[in-house]
Amino acid sequence: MKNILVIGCAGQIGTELTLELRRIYGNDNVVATDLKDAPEVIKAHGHFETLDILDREKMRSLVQKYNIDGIVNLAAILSAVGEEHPMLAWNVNMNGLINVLEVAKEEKVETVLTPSSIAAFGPETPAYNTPQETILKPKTMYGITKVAGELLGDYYVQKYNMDIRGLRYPGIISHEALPGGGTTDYAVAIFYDAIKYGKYTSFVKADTMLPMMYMPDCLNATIQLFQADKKVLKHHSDFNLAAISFTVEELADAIKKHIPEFEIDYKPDYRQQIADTWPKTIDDSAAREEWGWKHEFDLDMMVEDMLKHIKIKFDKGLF
Ligand code: NAD
Ligand code: AKB
Repeated sequence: MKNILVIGCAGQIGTELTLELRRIYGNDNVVATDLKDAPEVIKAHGHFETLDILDREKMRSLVQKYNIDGIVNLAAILSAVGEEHPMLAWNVNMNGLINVLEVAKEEKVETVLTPSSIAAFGPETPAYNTPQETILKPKTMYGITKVAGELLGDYYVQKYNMDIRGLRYPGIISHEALPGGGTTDYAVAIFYDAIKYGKYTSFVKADTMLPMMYMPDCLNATIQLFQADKKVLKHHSDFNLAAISFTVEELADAIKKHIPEFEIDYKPDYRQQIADTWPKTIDDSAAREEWGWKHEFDLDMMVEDMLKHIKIKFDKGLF
């Protein structure tokens, strides 16, 4: 891979993945783009271009200008915002992805990575140890776009012999950029409120369990799949991916080990219904077998590291 285009670089994952890709491939070889402005750290050390994923001709011109041979597509409308604006979610997630795939086909881009999500699953899916091959009947517009996106990716692999890759991320927990409007956002917000107020009101119930992953594991998984030898991949756009699963109560208890006075209460809203349709634990053996995936962070390690970094942000007056 020589030159990579990141679309949606200013979001929760893009902010950190762009920097990690630049560390590996060089600052000048990773072109960061987003509809909105990007953090200074991204703009200061490499190319940044404003790009609406719905603007296919501008995307094509950037691919040509920077001689792009890899695209990482992170632009999306997530589950909670997607339920408030279903047509926006359809437009950005589907028509945006079609633009990426068509530009990649016509400009002969070598590899495209475009993530899916546990939102691809639904209430009919087995909730525990969710298999790689299973029922995909999501109830959110976001989930519908993720299933269709997986199918489209695999279609371009079969029909055009392209190299399209994707993983079904669990909820991602991180301290650098805030999450962009998903159902799993409580697992980040809880840390900020624990440090700032010593209490948190959760928008899902205490016993809600979802699959989650700490950002360093997410970065490793993404880059490992991006770099995997195409010949070893039996799956393409839909790898199950897992690290840790816990209930909100278990997360609160892990935080209390560091902040004993921390309190939590529960006021479930519409996001509870979304969470109730998603699995609790995931079987990611295909990812482990095909490209050697292995997570590092368990619940306690993640909580300790999150609290450390968010405390630093708080002490600097950053929130
Ligand atoms: P995010 O919402 O934090 O960031 C998305 C970025 O896309 C934002 O910077 C936004 O400005 C940009 N964007 C929105 N509309 C755009 C448009 N029209 N053109 C260009 N850019 C646009 O999302 P994220 O959490 O970083 O997610 C990245 C990818 O990972 C998405 O495909 C998402 O579905 C997937 N994913 C994320 C999680 C998670 O927990 N963060 C979990 C599962 C899957
Ligand atoms: C969301 O909650 O929408 C995302 C996801 C799991 O896809 N974090």
